[in-house]
Amino acid sequence: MLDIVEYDTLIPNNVSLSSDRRVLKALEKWHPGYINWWNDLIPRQFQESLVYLRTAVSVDPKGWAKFDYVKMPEYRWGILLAPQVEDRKIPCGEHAGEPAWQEVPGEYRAMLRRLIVIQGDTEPASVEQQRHLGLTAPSLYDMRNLFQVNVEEGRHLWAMVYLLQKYFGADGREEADDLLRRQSGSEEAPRMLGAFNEETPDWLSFFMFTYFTDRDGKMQLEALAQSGFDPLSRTCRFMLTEEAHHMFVGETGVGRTIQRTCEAMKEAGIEDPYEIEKIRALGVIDLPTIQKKLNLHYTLSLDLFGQEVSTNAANSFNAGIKGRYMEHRLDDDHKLQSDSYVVWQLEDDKPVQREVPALTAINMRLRDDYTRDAAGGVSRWNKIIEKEGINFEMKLPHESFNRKIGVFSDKLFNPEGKLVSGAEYDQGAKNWLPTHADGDFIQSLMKPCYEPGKYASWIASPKVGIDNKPGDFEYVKLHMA
Ligand code: BYC
Ligand code: FE
Ligand code: FE
Repeated sequence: MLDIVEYDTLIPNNVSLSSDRRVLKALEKWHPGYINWWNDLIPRQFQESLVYLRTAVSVDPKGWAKFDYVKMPEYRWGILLAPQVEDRKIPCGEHAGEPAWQEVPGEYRAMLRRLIVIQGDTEPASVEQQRHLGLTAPSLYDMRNLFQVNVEEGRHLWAMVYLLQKYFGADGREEADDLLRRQSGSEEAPRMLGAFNEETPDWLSFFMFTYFTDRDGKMQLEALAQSGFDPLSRTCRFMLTEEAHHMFVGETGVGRTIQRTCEAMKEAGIEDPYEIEKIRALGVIDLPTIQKKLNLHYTLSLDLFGQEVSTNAANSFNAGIKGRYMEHRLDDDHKLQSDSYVVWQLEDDKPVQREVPALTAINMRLRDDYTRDAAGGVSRWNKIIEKEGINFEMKLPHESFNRKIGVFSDKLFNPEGKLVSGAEYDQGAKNWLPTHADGDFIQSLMKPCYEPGKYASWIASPKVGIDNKPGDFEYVKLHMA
């Protein structure tokens, strides 16, 4: 059964907010701070522009969104939970099979709040990281996609704030306020997880981020969608419907960048992908530099899965607060008391695979699922290169490379997973990760292209429009003051 969506209220919702005075009041009190955050963040001229955006208006999978021109500050950020599944049971851990919780289980309150706060913290962080990109958009189509991702991350913040306000009383309110107090990259109050304090300095980074880091979002939301705490599960299930588009933006964005590079090389008769200077002179990004960006964003995203062996993760799985990817489809007892799982460890400075109790390896398992998921797009990018007849292959680097979290974090490895000395690393790093010079070159290409149907030199046009719109559709009606 679908709950009715209240759409005429300040905060559109399908959780009957109008009859929940306490929570409605708390959210209305939080709302101005959120709008201020948005207004301070996104450059002024884009606040006034009309953006062709989709807005979630229902949770019916067949028609949950509507498209229209909106000014972003007037976007309807709604609180929408996927429909309640009747008789839903806790899917994993020591309470597996018991009825799912509709209220916060007292003994797991702190654990649950921490996970919701971490999830909530990443959403506004990503908008902060991407705040200046509108100014260098390679097309109105891409600008629209950026803003679509941004408003939806804003809605994801609302989703977590609702859970905090509704289920966690006074400390939930405090956490909700802190979500707007911390800032990506801030010295005094940074965002909680590493990757969310990094810069997103250019559009290739944005595409890599939405491909690799939003995909961590997908995996974590999938794991939280398995939560025995039903309101969290329902919230995350609906967020996942939006997440698919974010990864689409990333995959096609990188793909279009690769496409344009290969086309330009062919037009200029350049066969060798390592003729960096000649290729760059064509106004496109050479494939080895794209690989370096891939290395960076993939490894930053691997860090988001936490330690390979984690008691935090064991505890939240055992409590039934966070499940595994596709928990309901896995064919085991869902308790993992006597199972094992293979994780990476370091022995004599060599990465080796060792069996450990499966309960402690929950993070590693989700990361393995992530790597499989992330490999799909990489092979589709390679198809583009192959089709253009260029001899180059994009690869995911070994999991030991460039890590700040987990067993590999205090040693140096090359992208093949071989331990290297400091000198070897310094020597190799310029070929493995983007250098300042690479950054400067990419920055030099980041010239805005605001004419409908036109694209910057370094990126191919998309195959199809958003909402089936034609090629020259004006996705953003700019209001340049
Ligand atoms: N940076 O036992 P461990 C998204 C800390 S992205 C800094 O392994 P656990 C999105 C850790 O907190 C998805 N610190 O931890 C994407 C712990 O500290 P305490 C976001 C880190 O809990 C794009 C200590 O190290 N959602 O939605 O097993 C755009 C020991 O670690 C990091 C979630 O992450 C790090 N990378 O695993 C917009 C879901 N990693 O508590 C949005 C909720 C670890 O000992 N979070 N630490 O002081 C979780 O499930 C878990 O907290 C983690 C960490 C998987 C993140
Ligand atoms: Fe999100
Ligand atoms: Fe996302």
